[in-house]
Amino acid sequence: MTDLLRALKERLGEAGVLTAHADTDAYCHDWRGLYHGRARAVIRPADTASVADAVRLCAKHGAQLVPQGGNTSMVGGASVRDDSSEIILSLARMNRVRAIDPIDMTLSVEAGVILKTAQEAAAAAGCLLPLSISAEGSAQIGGILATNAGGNNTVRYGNARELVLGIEAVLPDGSVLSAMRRLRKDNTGYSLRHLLVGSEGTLGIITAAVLQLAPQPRTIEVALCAVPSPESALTLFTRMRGQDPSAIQAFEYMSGISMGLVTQYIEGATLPLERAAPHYVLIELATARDNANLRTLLESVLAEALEDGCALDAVIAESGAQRAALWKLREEHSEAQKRAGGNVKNDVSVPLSQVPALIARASDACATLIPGIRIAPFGHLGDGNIHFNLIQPEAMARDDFLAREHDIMETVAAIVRDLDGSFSAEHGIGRLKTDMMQTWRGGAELQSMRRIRQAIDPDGLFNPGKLF
Ligand code: FAD
Ligand code: 2HG
Ligand code: ZN
Repeated sequence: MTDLLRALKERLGEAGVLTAHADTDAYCHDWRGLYHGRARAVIRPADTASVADAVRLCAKHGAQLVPQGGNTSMVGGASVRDDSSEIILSLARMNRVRAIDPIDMTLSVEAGVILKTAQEAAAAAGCLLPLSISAEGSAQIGGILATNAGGNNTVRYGNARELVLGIEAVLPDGSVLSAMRRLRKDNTGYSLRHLLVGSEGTLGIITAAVLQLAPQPRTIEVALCAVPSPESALTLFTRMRGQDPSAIQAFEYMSGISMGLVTQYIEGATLPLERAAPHYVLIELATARDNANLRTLLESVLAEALEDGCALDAVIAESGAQRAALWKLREEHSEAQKRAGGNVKNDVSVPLSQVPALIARASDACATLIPGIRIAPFGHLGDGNIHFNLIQPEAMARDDFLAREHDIMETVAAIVRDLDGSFSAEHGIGRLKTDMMQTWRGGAELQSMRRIRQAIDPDGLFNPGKLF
């Protein structure tokens, strides 16, 4: 055993340092199955002081660290190389809810708290943590902040960034940046918390955060609506927004092909409509107001849409169980697509008005590029964020399809660029998109980011090979 591992074991205890391949292997493969590495060790500190000491020890020995939360990154953000040189720092043991305040509407949590646990803690105090993603049963607060995750409620409450009031993080020299303030107003220099949010583990290891909560909704209405086209989906959104923008809790789009994969591959997922449609939207309206009559609002917008052809069919949930069943039809797209074969993902955003053009143009271009490709977009329509995902043709070998990943991503990217969009709306850059970062964010933008990285982590100890 090396001096470093011995010193880490002395500081973190046996349970805090895993070195056997059987113990570390599970941390070395990403959710998508794109990256398979080998770590020198996995360290699992249980508190902030231990993280700081471990970072200092690693810095002293020049060892590079990869922070890891729930390991649900879609871009290989928490993956390690396969040369057994990097050490994974897992936050999983830092899983305490430190405080919750229903008057301040704040939740203070350690970074390893799983999102679902944080949501439940907020609900138990009569509040809502307005951040919801399909990976919420595994993703951790630290990972979510490090990627500035979006998700299903961004349309109303913003990205993870908008919810962070305070942060605590260990910097590459082992110092602790302690800014766990729970203030709505605090103009005291650079907003370092916002620098850490979205930094993908390259500037600091987030150890805790203060999150802004919202009032818990008293009324929730969920509808699934079949629509003839992305244009109709957008019209439905703008009509709903025109009636009551503050009621829209989620407005999600799903292509017919992707929905077909959900009903084919996911046990218990059935479409509660008479027939399959080319496109769907899932609408959630919610309010903390009593007697808000959201049902009337939803019914009137849907009735108008059914009458003028903007909608083909619709169903409104009548119970909590039915709401969950409709949400299952949205939440399982990633899993269903994974089961259907090789996937290429394009987590892109465009101005809302351009969503129909994006879907039409990218569908045509991909169908021309690889005949038989399954075009399976879905995503957060209300934010202009479409996961323009492609599944291998049934008759094509998985590896042959994945060998075309670069061509496919470039094809979609060219259209997104033309529509003034972004090549990564919410999943970040990680390891997968570093080359796109060069082309899309070159010049002063990338140069400034490199300077910040150089100033804070001059030896490149944190998450090497990611983001840049
Ligand atoms: P990890 O995957 O472990 O890490 C992600 C990045 O953050 C890595 O760069 C890692 O080094 C870094 N990191 C992790 N913890 C820390 C820390 N404490 N301090 C500093 N850096 C850290 N994303 C969305 O935005 N919206 C969605 O709707 C969404 N849905 C998803 C659905 C599924 C089924 C899956 C598998 C993923 C989804 N994601 C989504 C992607 C993913 O970004 C989020 O799940 C989440 O942000 C990652 O959290 P994690 O704890 O798993 O982080
Ligand atoms: C979602 O919106 C996630 O469900 C995952 O961001 C998207 O699988 C994907 O491409
Ligand atoms: Zn998403």
